[in-house]
Amino acid sequence: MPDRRKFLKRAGYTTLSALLTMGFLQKDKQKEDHSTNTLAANYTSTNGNSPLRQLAAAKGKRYGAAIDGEFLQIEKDYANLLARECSIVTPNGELKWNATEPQPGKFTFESADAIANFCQKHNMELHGHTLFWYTGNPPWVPYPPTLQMIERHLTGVMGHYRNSPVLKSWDVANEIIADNENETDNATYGLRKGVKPELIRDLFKIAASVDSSKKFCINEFGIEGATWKSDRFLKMVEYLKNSGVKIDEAGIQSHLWFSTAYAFDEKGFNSVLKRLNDLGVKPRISELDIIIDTPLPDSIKKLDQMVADSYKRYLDLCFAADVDTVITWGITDRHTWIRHPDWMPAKFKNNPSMQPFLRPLPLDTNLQPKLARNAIAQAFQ
Ligand code: 9MR
Repeated sequence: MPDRRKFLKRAGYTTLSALLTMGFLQKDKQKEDHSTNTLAANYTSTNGNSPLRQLAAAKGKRYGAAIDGEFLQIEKDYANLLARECSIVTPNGELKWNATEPQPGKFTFESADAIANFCQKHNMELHGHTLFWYTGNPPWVPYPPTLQMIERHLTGVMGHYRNSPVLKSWDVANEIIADNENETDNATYGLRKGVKPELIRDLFKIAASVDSSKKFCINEFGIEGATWKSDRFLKMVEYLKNSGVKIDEAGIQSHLWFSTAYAFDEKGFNSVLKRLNDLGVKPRISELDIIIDTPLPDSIKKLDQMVADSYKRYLDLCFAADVDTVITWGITDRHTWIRHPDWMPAKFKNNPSMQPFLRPLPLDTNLQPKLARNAIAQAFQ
């Protein structure tokens, strides 16, 4: 597999065509240029000192980030930053199946509980990510797992957090939709091979039977536009609603690529948000980060402006559609998965001089705020 495809596969983007269907890579020279450098707004003057969580709360919204328990233990400045900025966090890996039930029926919550305790101390909410995924599983768990395995897993994990004062929501199903029609045996719902809609319905039923006091989410990537994938995703959400299962929110991951070379499918994305709202399944932005694709600008300063403009533009759109929860996938460029050698996009990995241009998050590698942070602040306001 070429390197770029390998990255996409690991990242959950099973093929390059997944990205092509995202609407972000659709090159359409006829369209108006919605590229990142057209706004050129000034984000330097606003709210350097107000925590994002406070700015969000003033509008009845929440800002949060993915949190990594390992760094939380060893980097005090990182821990302080999260406590200051976030009212909600999602564990990067601590609540995945391989972390919570490494052996059949043997549950471990040490690392997830450390995060839950941190949340309690700092008055943050904890989002439970994730109960069902095609990866992040111990080797003995097949995909999809049997109903028996699912029942034991949910009973163990959701049961542990039933009375948690901080854990208020679960990603019940994560990334169940295939990237294109060649990767599904279900044309209607586009589910990953081997997954039946009834299994997902039963998954949600089991979740409700263990603990229906939490919000239940379905979480997906590559649905930020009108595409084959977003269409199947919406059909699946509709199926779940019609089946009468409890499903409260849809996590739109938003691992985004913006570029001056292709357009963002604003209209298509708006229709996804509208459809979810119409179905009574509230959209939330669950894993936001932004890569600027080639052609790259000639300075980091310009790059940061483009990232900030992209954040502002994307969040303006989301807030206009009543999104009230925005979670970035990490908070600083120091820890972003995008800079990790296992996940870095091949285009950047193969070209070290481009790597400094991977600055997808609101704060930089020295934990200093970037324009993107102010753009997020402005969008909340
Ligand atoms: O950022 C996460 C990375 O550190 C993990 O190794 C990887 C596999 O567990 O998962 C990454 O997070 C993914 C998230 O759980 C689901 N959506 C895509 C995220 C980025 O790959």
